[in-house]
Amino acid sequence: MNEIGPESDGEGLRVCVVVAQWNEFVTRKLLDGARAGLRERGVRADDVTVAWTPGSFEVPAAARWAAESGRFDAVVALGAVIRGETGHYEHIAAQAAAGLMRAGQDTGVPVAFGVLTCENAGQALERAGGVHGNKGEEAAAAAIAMARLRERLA
Ligand code: RBF
Repeated sequence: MNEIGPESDGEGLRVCVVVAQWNEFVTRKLLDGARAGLRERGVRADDVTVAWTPGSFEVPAAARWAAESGRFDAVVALGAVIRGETGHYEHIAAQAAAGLMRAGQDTGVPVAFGVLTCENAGQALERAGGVHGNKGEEAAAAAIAMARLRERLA
């Protein structure tokens, strides 16, 4: 039997982190977590590009541009969708997830999903370096694992 991964050595990988500015008090913490996760796994700071979008709705387009550019081995997508008072929540959260899945599948470049969808700011902060860990860091680990798996399986 052959078994591959999950691998965690990021040395030499070039990674684009796409991060939404909306709810920046959360997404900055996700970005900090992603940066730390990449660094701890050997990705060089010079090999990390951070691209800010206005909101999570725009994250899939930027992720696709990065994936299509040929300049990156993986993309980490970060955002925070918080329910608030309007029905926009479902649309933005669902479209971000679907768009990121499509960007990864259409390009073949791993796109890691680090977009929080939460009822309130407290829940979001719990997942951005609080009691539930940092989903930015987890997305960074997933990006590296998938970039290595692609190398092995492609
Ligand atoms: N962007 C987010 O990343 N998180 C949100 O919780 C969020 N809530 C929004 C709520 C409304 C009513 C609108 C109109 C936009 C919201 N956005 C949010 C911004 C959205 O992702 C996008 O940047 C803008 O709609 C401009 O295209």
